[in-house]
Amino acid sequence: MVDNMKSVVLWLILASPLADGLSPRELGRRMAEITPTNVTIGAMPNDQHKAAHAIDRDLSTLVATFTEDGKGWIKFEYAKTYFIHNVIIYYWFYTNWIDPNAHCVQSIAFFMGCVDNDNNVDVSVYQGEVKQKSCGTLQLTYGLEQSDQIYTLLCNTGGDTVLFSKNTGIIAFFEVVVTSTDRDWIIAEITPSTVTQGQTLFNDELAFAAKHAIDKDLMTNAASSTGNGAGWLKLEFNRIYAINKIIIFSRFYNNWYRVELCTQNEANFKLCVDISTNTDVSVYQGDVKQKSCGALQLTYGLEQSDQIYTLLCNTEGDTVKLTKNTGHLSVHEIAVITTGILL
Ligand SMILES: [Ca+2]
Repeated sequence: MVDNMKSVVLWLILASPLADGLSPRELGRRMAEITPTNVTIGAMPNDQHKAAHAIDRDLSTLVATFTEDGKGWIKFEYAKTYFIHNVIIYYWFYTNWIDPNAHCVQSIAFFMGCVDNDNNVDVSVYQGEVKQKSCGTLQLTYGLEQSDQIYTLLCNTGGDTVLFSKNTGIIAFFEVVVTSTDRDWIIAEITPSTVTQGQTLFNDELAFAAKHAIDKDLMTNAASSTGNGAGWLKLEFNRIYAINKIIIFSRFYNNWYRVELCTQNEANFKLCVDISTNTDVSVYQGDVKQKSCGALQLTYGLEQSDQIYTLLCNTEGDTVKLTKNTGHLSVHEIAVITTGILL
C-alpha cells in the first residue's frame, strides 16, 4: 500500500506534462457543449492538479484527486438543469509528447500500473443531491501507442450536476467536456424564414410542431402523418441560395426516445426506423423542383448516440422540401448549408 501510494505520488509529480519542450494543447469547443459554473474536487494534492484544469481547454494540464477518506470525487455544477447527452473525457496522450522520463512511460509495467490507478471512475448525473443515473464507468485502455485517448460516456438524462467518483487509486483527467441536446449553429448554415408541414402528427402541435425541426434542440421533433399527400416538411428562405448540403439530425435512441414503444425491443425499434426512413429531400425554386439531394436512409443504430445524416445537394434554390408517402415524416433537426457563395 505504501509502495502503491508512493508510485501514485511519484506519478502525480512526474506526470506534469508541462516539462521542458512541451507546449499547451488547446481543445476546440464541441457542438452543444455546456460549461459548468463550478468545478470542485474532493482532495487537491497540489496546485498543479487543481479542479480548473478539467475545463481550461488545455490538454496538457491535469486535474487529479486522491480517493482516501471519501475524497475521491470531482464535481461539475451547472447553472440550470440540462438534458445531458455525453460526457467526454480526454485522457493522457502517451505517444510522443509526454516527457519520456516520466514514471508512467518508463516501462510497460509502470504504464499499466498508472492506468489501473486511474481507471474505473463512475460518471453520474445528479439533480442537486439526488442521483439520476450513472452514465457508466470510465474504462481506460492500455493504449500506450495510441495518440488520442478520448472516452465518451452516454448519459441521456436530465440534471444540473455531473459527479465523477471512485474509492481507490486516484481520479485524473486532462479535460472533460459535457454536451447537452442543444445544437450549435453550423458554419455556413442558413436559417429559413418559415417552416411548415403537411399535417402535424396526431394533430399534436405541442409534441410535433413543424418549428421543432429548426429550434436547435435535439430533443424536440417535427412530425407529420403521410396520408393524402400530407407527408411533407418545407423550409422556405427569403432568397435563392447555392445549397451545398442538408444535415438531418435524427432520434437518439438510447434511453430517452419519447415514444417508449420504439425502445421496448429490437423488433419494435426496427419497425419505428422503417416507419420513419426513406424521406426524399429536395431543393426547389418556388414550386419548381431543382434536384433531389437523395432519400434519407436511417440506420438500425439502437446503441448509437449520434444519428446525423448528410445529403449533398449542390444546387440552387429558395426552398427545401422533405416528402414521404408512407409511415411518418419525422425530423429532430435539419440544417441547410450553403456553399458560402451568394448568387
Ligand atoms: Ca428540434
